[in-house]
Amino acid sequence: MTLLREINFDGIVGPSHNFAGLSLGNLAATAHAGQLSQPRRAALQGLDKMRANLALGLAQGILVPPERPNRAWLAALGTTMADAAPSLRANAMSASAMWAANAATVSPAPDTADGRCHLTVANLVTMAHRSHEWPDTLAQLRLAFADRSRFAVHPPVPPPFGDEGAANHRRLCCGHAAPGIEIFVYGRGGGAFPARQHYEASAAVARRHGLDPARVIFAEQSAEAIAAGAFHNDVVAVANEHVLLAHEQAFADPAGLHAALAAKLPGVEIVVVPAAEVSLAEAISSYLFNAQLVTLPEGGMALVLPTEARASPRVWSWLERLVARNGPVRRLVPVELRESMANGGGPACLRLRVVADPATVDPRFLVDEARLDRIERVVTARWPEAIAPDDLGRPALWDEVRGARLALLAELGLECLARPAAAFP
Ligand code: SUG
Repeated sequence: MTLLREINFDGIVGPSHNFAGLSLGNLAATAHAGQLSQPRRAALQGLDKMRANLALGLAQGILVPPERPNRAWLAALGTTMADAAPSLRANAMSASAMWAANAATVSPAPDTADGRCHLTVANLVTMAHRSHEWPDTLAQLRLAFADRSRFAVHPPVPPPFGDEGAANHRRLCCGHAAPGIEIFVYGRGGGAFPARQHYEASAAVARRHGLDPARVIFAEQSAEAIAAGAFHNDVVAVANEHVLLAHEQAFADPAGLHAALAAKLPGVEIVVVPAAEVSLAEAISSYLFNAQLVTLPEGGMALVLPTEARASPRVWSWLERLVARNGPVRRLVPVELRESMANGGGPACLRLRVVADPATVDPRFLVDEARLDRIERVVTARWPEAIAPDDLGRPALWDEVRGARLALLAELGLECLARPAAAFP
């Protein structure tokens, strides 16, 4: 018998975490460009978030950072860290793989034609610093989900169609182990900021995963949400089981989406946050929707959200009223993620949800408190305390970052991931 449950795989914040302002349209990242980052603190905040999820009784997994600087990528571009222009160097040093919601799109086994859980690694082609993540992500996911009788891990959709993974994918169902309705959210280009998820990529993922077209919805994210800084749909909407929580202005055609959802999943509960109560700007700066909406073992759901949501009086008061309603959301769990948040990554960005039987996953990718303690010791001993923009050009930092990651892999028994995956020959 298999016991399907949701496992959240969090990206461990890599030792090169820095503020280079590389993501146009991600207002937090561009606002913090050039500031001093604190990689050690960032990684510890991420570990504490995982501990908060464990304390709720949830299953927790990890993904490890890829090697930085990515010299193989620079070599494919005909250059080296020593010779590359500072902007290219920053792209090669980015720790952006920490945002695991962009690692892949996941269709759990109950949704697919062959009864396996399908994962398509995101190509992330819209942003240079993210476009070279996929080979290492693919290698890692193939290791974590190696059981081919239960999982199918696909390489990315080919360019030019931009795919940013689970950040633009909502799954609604009566229970995680029941068949779901999968919503693929895409953006339309032409605005001041790029639409990072393309319809063609979403459609390709749905086809590859063998989803029943009658149980799939393609929904456009509103242009105003993208223009306001919602570069991914998980900045303006979140779903769990039968609940969709979304900002009034998240989707281009909310009425059409709600009708389609209600027809396909009669028990669906759609909670809309009105713009009059929380504006798009407030939603984006507080990252209220970039929460993990999780099912508690004792019943009901909790919202694991950034402390920035608590700091915003209007947002917090709306959330308190949501809980007081005695609906599905019973608890608010604020977590401190200031370093990741400063690059536009909240609790939901940092994790990839996979519905699977934990016994079928490579145990090196699952954590309990004791394993988190071991990771924490490596982070405390080896992660740089601070990185200033000029440090990205210092060979001593490149060595420190590389060595820190290797120490983590050794601690986790994942030395097989030490060599960068060969995709840029
Ligand atoms: O792709 N930030 C990430 C944040 C990703 C958030 N993920 C989700 N919403 N699921 C991005 O924009 C900033 C890195 C820099 O500028 O150095 C960055 O890549």
